[in-house]
Amino acid sequence: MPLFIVNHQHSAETCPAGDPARGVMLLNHLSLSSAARHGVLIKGEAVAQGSNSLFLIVEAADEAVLQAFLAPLRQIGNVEVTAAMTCAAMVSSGGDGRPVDASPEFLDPADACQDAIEAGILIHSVNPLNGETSVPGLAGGAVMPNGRFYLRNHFDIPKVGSDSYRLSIGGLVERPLNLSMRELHNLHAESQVVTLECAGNGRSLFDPAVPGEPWGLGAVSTAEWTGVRLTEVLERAGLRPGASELTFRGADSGVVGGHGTPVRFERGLSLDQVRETDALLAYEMNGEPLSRPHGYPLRLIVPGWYAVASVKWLTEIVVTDKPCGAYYQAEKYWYHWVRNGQAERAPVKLMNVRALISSPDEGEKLPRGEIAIRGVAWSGAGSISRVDVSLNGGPWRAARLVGERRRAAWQWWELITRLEQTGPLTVRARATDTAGRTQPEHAEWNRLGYGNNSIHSVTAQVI
Ligand SMILES: Nc1nc2c(c(=O)[nH]1)N[C@H]1C(S)=C(S)[C@@H](COP(=O)(O)O)O[C@H]1N2
Ligand SMILES: [Mo]
Repeated sequence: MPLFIVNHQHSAETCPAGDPARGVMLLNHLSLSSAARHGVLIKGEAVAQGSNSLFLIVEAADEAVLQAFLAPLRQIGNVEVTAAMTCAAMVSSGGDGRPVDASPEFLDPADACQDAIEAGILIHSVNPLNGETSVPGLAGGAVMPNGRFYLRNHFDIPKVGSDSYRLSIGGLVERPLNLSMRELHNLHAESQVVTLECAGNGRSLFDPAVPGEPWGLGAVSTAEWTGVRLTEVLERAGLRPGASELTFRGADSGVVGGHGTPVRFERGLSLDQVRETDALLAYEMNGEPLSRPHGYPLRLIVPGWYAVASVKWLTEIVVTDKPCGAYYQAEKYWYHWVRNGQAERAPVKLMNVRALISSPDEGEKLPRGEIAIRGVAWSGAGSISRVDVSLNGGPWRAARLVGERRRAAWQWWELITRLEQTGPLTVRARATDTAGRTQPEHAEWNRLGYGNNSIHSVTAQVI
């Protein structure tokens, strides 16, 4: 809805506040519920001290609706209405204040960004919408509220219709399929709690700096995903001889460096990888239909893999005998190292083992006495077997693992300890997984900044 700023001024003599009955009448008229009855949503209100001047920030279908609501104010003074926009809309317009074309095919970037800001997401870019969650906000429940789940998009967020939607499965199959959402819902439903982490999480901590989204540590979140096992759908389609690879195609596309024509967001997996990971075609996130930014109406979830594999707005699966050669498979999401003077590379696959400290927060003031140090830990290669914590460079102490152990979801951990001395307290946490992997002091630098699982360190103050 359009946004407006209202400025109402009156003289000291006509000020209704001095007259209890009129003052109260106006208060009631300007209340949220009364405004809503007039079709006006009040987002904020304040009276400037000492100037008989009232400001309102409101939403209304159009200015006429708003003017009708403001009639009582016009009787006692002056009313000025200015068309306005949110800061998110201003930033998404590139600063010229002209709203971005609200195309019916894409989510309005300013609205999507505003929702993310209101949920507490730290925005990295508006269009495409990228934002991370706060590390202290990771802890709380087994999963996270959907609104606080980090957002990573390469292109505009497509508005895929649910009635017209079909998932097509073609290529080397016996029976090409075109499944509606209703048909997918009629198949056996499975739920899995799965942690998604962007391969670039922690990128901004690499030194020297690398290009790409400057993620802090909050490009990771956990949800319970519900949908249909990918293998079940593949069995229905029936694989033809030679079938060994799959390409997953998202509905989104855009222009990328070095390519003249727009590319689709596409990723591949081998059939073995699909079976090993128990990949899911998910339509629900924490019991709610997927939101548009997270892939409505259907996304792939590949447990254990960096989240680039979990293609959103999935519309097509193509079965082939050759690995997927798409841009985001072949040109991006590779580790590029220089080892002993030799260039080496490897594709980004499983998430590295990693622990994050959610409490205390960086710079937090802690009273002396007993405290709980808490956080989460996860790995793509297995479940977490231990988390060790070191205080002020002291010996590693085993933290307690809390809650269920799940294969591809993060594990909570905590260490209860006593703080006797005041001053800085540096907490470090290091996870080890059941595959025997643990975290390096400093993750190996790579050109595109993927897989940074350096040991997390937080410094608080004991007072
Ligand atoms: N279709 C499509 N799928 C996608 C992406 C995308 O840009 N388009 N981004 C990928 C990347 S890099 C990540 S980290 C995750 C982010 O998922 P989220 O936004 O639900 O957190 O989606 C993956 N799937
Ligand atoms: Mo990502």
